Amino acid sequence: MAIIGNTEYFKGIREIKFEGKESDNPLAFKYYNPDFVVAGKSLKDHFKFAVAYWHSFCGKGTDPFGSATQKFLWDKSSDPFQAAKDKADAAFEFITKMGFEYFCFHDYDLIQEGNTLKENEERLSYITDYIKLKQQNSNVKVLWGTANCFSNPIYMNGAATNPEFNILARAGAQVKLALDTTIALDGQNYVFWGGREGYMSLLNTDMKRELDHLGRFLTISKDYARSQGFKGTFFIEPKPMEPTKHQYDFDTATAIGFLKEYGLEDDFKINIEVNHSTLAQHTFQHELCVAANSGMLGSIDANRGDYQNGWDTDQFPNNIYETTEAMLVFLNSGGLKGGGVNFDAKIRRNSTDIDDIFHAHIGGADNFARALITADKILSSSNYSELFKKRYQSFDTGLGKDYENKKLNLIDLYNIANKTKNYKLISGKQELFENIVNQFI
Ligand code: XUL
Ligand code: CO
Repeated sequence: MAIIGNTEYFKGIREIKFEGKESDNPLAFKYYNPDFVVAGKSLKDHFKFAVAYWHSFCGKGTDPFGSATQKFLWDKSSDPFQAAKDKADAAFEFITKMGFEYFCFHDYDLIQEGNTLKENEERLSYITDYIKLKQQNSNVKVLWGTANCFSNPIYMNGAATNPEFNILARAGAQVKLALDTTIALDGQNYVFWGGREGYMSLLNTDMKRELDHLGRFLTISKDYARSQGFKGTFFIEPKPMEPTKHQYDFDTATAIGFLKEYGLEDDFKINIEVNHSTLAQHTFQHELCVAANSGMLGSIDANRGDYQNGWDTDQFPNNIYETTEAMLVFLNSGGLKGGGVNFDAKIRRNSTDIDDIFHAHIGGADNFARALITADKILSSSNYSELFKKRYQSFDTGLGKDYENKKLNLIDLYNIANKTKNYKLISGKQELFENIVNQFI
């Protein structure tokens, strides 16, 4: 077995370096200086940027109306073992040239799905050995692994929530193999995204029974991984819909409630995706805040949606204002617990040059870096935090403080209200807050 492939897939592109915002080199970072320290930590360590294997090395630009537009050199061999190695070579070359250290994968990104479970197991174990060798010769690590339990037609009614037991068992086998692969590659975390865990119609769905099955499925998956020595964190990745009409992990609050109901809150945290947040009618920062409130802000899938349509467009992040608002929450809550920032984003169907994937990731990394640096400046050198705190000053002393200290009951509130003559209207200063963000960008 060759240790490292000989083919250079991204010819003519050298390692991407930080050159600063005055640089006119499109293949350089303008804001992302990996070693730059913000709030006591390097940008590299804050973000742990990861490349999504599925979009960047498996995506071909297809859409429901047309076939592949992106024909990449690593996608040539008809031998599934050679094809998997070529893809791994391209992935490692790309990640290394980007100067990133992580990738995320589904089982069937690393290999093409075969006809039988046995065939999949053989292919996975073959590519795991190959990737392990490549890891020894590089800095490339696994941020998280996962199982694709949504593409195969057998999962049309769900995987862990399928009403047919044998299909649930098949999903279990798949998750076992994906966990084995993640553990063998020293993966830091493991994700469950329930693409088809939900329902199309309540007319034919026993929701309670399906949720119990899902709770049990996550419990036995976690128990198995722990028995194999996995020390990392499990993440639930919420999404309200698509492909299922209603997904059980609708949003962060729902997922946290579910985890607590099934006793999984000590092992699981949340992986928040920007476009999933907006699909759930929330902002990204709302979802970050809900997770952080419960100490469950685990990881981020970075991308963005499109304001003119309502589905999961998975575009690369570029909205500096919105990302800055999100980074305020990120910094205030002490960052991510175990995870990183995975670019779960795809270049557009008509982006067909070999350098497009570089521009996409450079833009995404620069967007997050610039937003974090800006948020840190807002927190350290403006009166933002003071204004924020001031809104709640009535709870800092006196009766407000007594209330927070659980010293007042409902009758106390009744008596206080009877004595109060005038109510102060205190401005929320929203426009001022918005201007502060803009001023520091
Ligand atoms: C789908 C999505 C997935 C998960 C992993 O919208 O985000 O790629 O991140 O299964
Ligand atoms: Co995702």
